[in-house]
Amino acid sequence: MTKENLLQHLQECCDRLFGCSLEMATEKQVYRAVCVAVRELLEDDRRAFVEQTRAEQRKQVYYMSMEFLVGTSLRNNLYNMGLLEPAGEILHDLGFSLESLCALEPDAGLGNGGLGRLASCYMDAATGLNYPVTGFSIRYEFGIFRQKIVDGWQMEFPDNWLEMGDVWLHTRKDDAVEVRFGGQVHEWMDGDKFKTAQTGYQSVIAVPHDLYISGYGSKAVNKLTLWSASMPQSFDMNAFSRGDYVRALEQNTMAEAISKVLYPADDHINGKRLRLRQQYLLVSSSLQSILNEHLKNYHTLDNLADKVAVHINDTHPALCVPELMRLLVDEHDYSWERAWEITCATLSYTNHTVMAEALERWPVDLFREQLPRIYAICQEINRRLMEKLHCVYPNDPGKWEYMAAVTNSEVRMANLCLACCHKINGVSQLHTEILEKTIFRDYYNLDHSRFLNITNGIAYRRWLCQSNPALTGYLQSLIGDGFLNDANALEALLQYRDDPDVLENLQAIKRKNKVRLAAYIAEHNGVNVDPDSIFDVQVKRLHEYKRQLLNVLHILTLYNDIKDHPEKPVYPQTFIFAAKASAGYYLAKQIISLIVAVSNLVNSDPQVQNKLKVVFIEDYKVSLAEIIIPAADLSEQISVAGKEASGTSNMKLMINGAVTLGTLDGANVEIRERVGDENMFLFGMTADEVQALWQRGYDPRQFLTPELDRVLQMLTSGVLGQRFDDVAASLLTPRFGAADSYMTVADFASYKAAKAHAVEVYQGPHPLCKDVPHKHCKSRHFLLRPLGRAVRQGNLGSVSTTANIPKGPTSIVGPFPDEMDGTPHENSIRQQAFAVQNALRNAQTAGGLHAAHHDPVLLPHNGGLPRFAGGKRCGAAPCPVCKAVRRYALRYPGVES
Ligand code: NBG
Repeated sequence: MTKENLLQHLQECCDRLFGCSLEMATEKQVYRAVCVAVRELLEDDRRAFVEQTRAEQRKQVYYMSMEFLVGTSLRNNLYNMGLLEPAGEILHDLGFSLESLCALEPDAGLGNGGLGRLASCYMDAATGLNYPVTGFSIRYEFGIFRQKIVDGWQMEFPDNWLEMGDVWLHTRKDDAVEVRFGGQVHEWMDGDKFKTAQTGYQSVIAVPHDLYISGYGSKAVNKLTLWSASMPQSFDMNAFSRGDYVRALEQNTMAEAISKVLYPADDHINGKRLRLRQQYLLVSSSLQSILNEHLKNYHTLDNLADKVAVHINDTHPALCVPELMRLLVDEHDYSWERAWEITCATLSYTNHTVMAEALERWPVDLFREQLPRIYAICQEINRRLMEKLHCVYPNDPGKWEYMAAVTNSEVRMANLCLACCHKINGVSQLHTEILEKTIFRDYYNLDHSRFLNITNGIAYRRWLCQSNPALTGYLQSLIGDGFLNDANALEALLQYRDDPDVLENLQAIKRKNKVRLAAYIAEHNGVNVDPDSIFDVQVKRLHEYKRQLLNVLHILTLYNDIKDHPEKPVYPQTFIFAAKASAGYYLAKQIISLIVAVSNLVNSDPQVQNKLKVVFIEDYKVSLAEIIIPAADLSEQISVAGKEASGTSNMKLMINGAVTLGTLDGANVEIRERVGDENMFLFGMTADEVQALWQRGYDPRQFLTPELDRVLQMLTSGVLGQRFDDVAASLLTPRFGAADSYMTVADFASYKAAKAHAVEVYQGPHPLCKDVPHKHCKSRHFLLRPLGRAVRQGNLGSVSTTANIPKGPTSIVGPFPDEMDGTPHENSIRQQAFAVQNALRNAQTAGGLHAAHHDPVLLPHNGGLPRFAGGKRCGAAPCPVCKAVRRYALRYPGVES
């Protein structure tokens, strides 16, 4: 499209939307006009792409995920469509800047972290590769919370992304489908046919909203279909006319609650009713629309598995298994056996974590109440599974129990997927191996052929080309444009590995990116950081296993060292953190507080000025990652080995030239295979060593060095301006589960040595930068074409390549709004206690703590249950503290004193 055509199209859009010319429009109006213009161009291409794939009868891939961390779309789409430059010029001529227009766009933060971003990278990559792929998820009204640090404590605020982000959505009310919850199921025989009917159910209408996905250099346009929930009629007129306004709106509110908010936790969502309803809404509406589409094209579902691949992203959409069975058996008259064949051959499943909390299990009572027919189907799947297992493993009830889909008053989602899916994969070599040897061992032994590894990848057009244009431009000047289309072309960079000019230029580009990040930090944190210092970066969700704590404890030892030996020269280092903690995860929030406290201590101490700086950047999200990652020198990938399934920031940082400092965990193992030991800094125990140490019996005190002991004492002495007793206790006592569950103490000495080595190398004649070209070219293994590989390896079948949340600044913690409070059946005492502590902290920070809660503390009780002192209920409603205490006390009577 020429610049003139684009300008004309923009003018038309602006006129149509706002009745004014571009020249007269406000910045916001221009932003909307540009977005709508781009969306319409994508719609045109989409139509052509659909027609073509239909004519060629290509296999369709459907990616089901409760999370897609899309980030922003405007720059991405303009870049992919080759319109970045003309759009920039047009806007400039009109007196606007593309930069500030892009800044108006909120991130579509419909995910928590790596899992959601991976889903979006898959969509981007698959589109660039011309695969017909549709993503399915929920159109959460509020995405992942906005994080603010108030007095050192994480506060969560609603993320009203739709206010400006709605421009990208194309709503298709006519294609809405019905999803049924609750009621009773009636079963009878009609001749020799088993029949069922559901009555007395609550009907919810799922409306699709499409977000178009463009691909670099490709005419393919895919879509992410997001479902929102509403009532069939907006309210009950009878109740309304009787004057019962509240009831009239109540039902609608209950239905709408389903698509209200993303659950802000990535690995421990307990059995919440609303979460189950969200999952079923996604699965049922998506599968209905998939079958409708397929029937339109083929008039039969017999060939479903040949023409459709449905992928289950982690266990969250595992209801695909019983729902596809329901649709085939109940609605399309298939026999159970034939329906099972089709279902198994159509569905595939990726596991993203070995954390036990994340393998979802639903209490039978809740499951049956919400989804009675689906429950009956799960029981039948389980009955047949048990029959099979009794034959394969006679006299081994332990195995039957472990592998069951329904047992012990629970429905187990991972086992449903394992019992059914034709392909099951982990997300790195090590992770897949761990799945096969440990948690999925019994299923693996039953049938190896269904298991495979697919190491994660990243969409490098976003993480290199768009977020690091200076580097991209320079690479183009060195090796041509080939790598924009084919990452293998990066191999050509190796010829420059010893070229001093190239290394210098690369370093100059890195420095510019560091200057840009330094400006961001100065503006948002009020801290001046030195672009010539080492930028040591750890950006990811806050979790104990990711060990941000290891990093911050090490910083304290550096601080002590400088204080003890002020004369010693120290190479300047800037430690950069960004991370959100799940709203109800107390220790994670404490660790954020600790990082903030350490940054206050370090940054305000004149003796360490120019040597160390520590910054915690608020509100980590895709668009912020795009600023931080290109500026990183060191990439901290320091999880305890065996726990990080893959990690993907390691790949994003790597392709931007940062050197990995990490354990042999997740994809780090494969990074090491590609770049070699000499191009990364390895430390810590291997996954096997970690296991062996647990088996021998791990006592962190045996690994405690005087230096670390001193730092831990600083946590409890108050020198940081507040005490971090719980953090210290989590490392040294069994107060929060096993002492030091993630072996921070055991790996500390090795971590320290690796960091010292990194700083030494950085100072050397050729800083870390020396192997940068090597690094760029090796990272192609991870950025490639993840979905392409998935398809080739059979995970998605063979795809034919030819052919009631208040608005305003209220915290959404609690941890969830009322409707989200399901049965606390699974809440561990620890989580319950955390919830109380958390509510207390939030109330204190917000200045709303009732007098009755004066000085509440959690005391360890006989080394077992934490107990409350001074935390009396105030009786005022609604008081989040009382609510949390009440839930805690209900479950564990006698803990209030
Ligand atoms: C995360 C893992 C990461 C991995 C991403 C993407 C979940 C449940 N898992 O290690 O923790 O990189 O998934 O696979 O979010």
